[in-house]
Amino acid sequence: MTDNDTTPAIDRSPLAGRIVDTLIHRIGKDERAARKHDWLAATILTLRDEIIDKWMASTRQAHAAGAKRVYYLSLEFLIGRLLRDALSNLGRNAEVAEALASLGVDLAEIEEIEPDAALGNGGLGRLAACFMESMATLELPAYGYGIRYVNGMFRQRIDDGWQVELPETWLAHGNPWEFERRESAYFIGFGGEVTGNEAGHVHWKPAEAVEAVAYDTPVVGWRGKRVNTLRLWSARAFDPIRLDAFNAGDHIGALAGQARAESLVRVLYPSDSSSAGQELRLRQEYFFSSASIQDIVRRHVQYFGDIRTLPDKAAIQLNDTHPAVSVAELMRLLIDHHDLPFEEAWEVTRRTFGYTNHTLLPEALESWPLPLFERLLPRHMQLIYAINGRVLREARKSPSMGDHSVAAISLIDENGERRVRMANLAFVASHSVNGVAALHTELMKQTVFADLHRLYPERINNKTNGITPRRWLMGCNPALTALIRDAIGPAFCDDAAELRSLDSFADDASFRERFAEVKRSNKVGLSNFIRESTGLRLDPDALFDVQIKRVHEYKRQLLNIIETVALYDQIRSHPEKDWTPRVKLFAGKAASSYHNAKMIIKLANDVAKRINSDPSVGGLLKVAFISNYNVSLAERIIPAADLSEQISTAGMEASGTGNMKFALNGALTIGTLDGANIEIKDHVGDENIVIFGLTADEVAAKRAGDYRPREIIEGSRELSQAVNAIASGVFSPDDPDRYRDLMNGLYDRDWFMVAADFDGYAAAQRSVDARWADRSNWQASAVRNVARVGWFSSDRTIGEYAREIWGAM
Ligand code: TH1
Repeated sequence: MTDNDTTPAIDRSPLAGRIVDTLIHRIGKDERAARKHDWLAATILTLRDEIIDKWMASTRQAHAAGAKRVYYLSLEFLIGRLLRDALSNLGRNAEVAEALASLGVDLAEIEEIEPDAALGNGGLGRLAACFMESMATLELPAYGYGIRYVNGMFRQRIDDGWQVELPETWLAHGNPWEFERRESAYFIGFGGEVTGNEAGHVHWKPAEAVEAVAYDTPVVGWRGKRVNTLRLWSARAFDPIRLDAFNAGDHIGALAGQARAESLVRVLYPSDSSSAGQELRLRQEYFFSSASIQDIVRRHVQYFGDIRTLPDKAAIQLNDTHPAVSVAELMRLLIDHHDLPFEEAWEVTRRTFGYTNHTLLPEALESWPLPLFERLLPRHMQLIYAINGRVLREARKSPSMGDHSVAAISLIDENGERRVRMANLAFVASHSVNGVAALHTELMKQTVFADLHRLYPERINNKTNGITPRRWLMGCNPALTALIRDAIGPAFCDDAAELRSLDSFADDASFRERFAEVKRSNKVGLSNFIRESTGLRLDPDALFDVQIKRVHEYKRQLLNIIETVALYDQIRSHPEKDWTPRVKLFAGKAASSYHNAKMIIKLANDVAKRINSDPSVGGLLKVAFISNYNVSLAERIIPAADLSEQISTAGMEASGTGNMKFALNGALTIGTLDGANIEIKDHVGDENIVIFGLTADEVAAKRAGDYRPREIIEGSRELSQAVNAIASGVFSPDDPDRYRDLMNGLYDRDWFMVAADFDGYAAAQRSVDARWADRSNWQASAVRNVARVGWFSSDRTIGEYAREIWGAM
């Protein structure tokens, strides 16, 4: 302690005392020397001590009940910050804030410096995080399994309008949430040879091996009812240093094994909705799958003795195909280590696994060159051949399966260089295969999985995505939450469907007024943040029109930007008209190797620069690209949005989940009939959403027919003016040809149908202007959005998984 500590100890609550005790004895600082990060760590560790008791109780209770456990395998968990979530789920917010205040520490300030755990790219990883929270909330005994990446999602800096990727070091100050479990370590082999003896016993002798070590993070459910485990694997060399080599003077070579092991968990592949396709990625996938499956099998045998009862006590869900090699790993353990005959092992495997598909984009369907797969995982390759033989024999028995269908079902793609198809492997090895929104599930049946669907017609089912209302309403929008509670009471906090009672308040003028005040104050908050970080001043009374998500051509940020340019033209040509003041907000990252996506980011920045400095559009139009989009930024932006842009080419966005977050926070959606937008429309009603554009069927028909984008562009005055302006360098005077190729891509091919949907989109935007003019009507629609999207809670989604796939409720 410091020599003249002035804070009188008697005024301190026991909680404040515990925080100080933690600070001193576990961080090793006294109150004087402590910095914000120390207070943050001390607060988390104190809270964690309390969580541990609940955590252990949860484990004991599942064990005593002999309960079925759910295992969610995902290469991505996009968690964000944990402190605020944990405090709120434990109902300890006020108490901890008070305790810290008595120590002169501002809780909000230390919450703000907690780094985002960004172990994911976008929607798929964020869905996994929402699911973890909902599984704990629904009191399901569940484990998430993933990789503890040292560098998660890169940090994005915008330099002169260009995206620059920097490593993010979320572990720089340590991670007070996690527990290293040295005792939970597994041998993971790669390469080598497979030998068999006469008795049919197979032996795989890997050429190299690393050790997987578990790190556990507690996941607290709503009201702290249950605490589940997120188990992330790190890698360690068995021989961290080869002393002989070191002593012989080879100081670098002596550490090569450790460096090689660490490279496995070093980085998250930063590609979203596309496949990474590198040997290291396959190694990551196998490393994490093998560790997780070994852990699951060990736990089962320890608790229940007989591995053949695994499907009764464990449900393993594959989050897309990234963990699909788990199927072959379980088969290997069952056959080679537990001596099950192939057929029995196959039965156990299929009854245990479920597979969720998240995209039909061809570039995202994982497949591995067969020689690579065989070299890295020779035993698994044998098993995949055996599985394939069994499946293809079954297919041949069905009279409706011709050669074409059999080739489509095969786990091996024989067109050109032979490849292992991970989606087919996941499909045949699972008793359930689900899509993530109704349209997407139908398209799965009609396109990529058409033949597999004919062979196994019961297997494909739909589970429309959801979001946790704890983070995406109560956490990020406390003012709206308080307003709702005042109006309808607290029942919605335990069941988001209860938000329905808010519906009638849409007709209550005084409620709408208060609702509008909350939105405005959120917009003021965001404007302040943007002013501080970029210098740009925004008018909080303008319409905040927001598109934040990964930058990808199918998501069509380009459509939005081109429309922005067209609007800019219109405002300049007709300054006398009654334009709606708008702020166009963009944020999002592009995969580092995705050229067009990076050009789109640069274009958004170039357009922003030009428009924001043009006095002729004055207060009517402002454009901002906010850098380094992540979960915490989303939590700040979404509560301040009036309009949510969900404008993907129909048939290409499997679901989307940002769309749900915006609607829950009272933004209206402008969107295509794609993914979950369709179901959002069904819930909020046609009058409370703005829909435009081609349907998925129309897109498919146009692609199959002769789509001529050049004619469409030339036939639309607004569109051709905007495209020409961009192509000719109006927004890039320093490099007039910068956008020539990007714009030529629209004239020549336009795979994402920007031209076909432009006029519809522009007209929809003008209808938004008209709605905005009738402000009370707009607010009524916004209230109805909040009231009617409770169904999109991930509690509902997880309930469906638990009952219909996992048999765990
Ligand atoms: C996304 C989908 O694009 C999105 O529509 C959906 O809402 C979300 O998953 C959750 O279901 C996907 N992200 C990825 C990332 C990778 C590969 C495929 C997909 S699909 C790396």
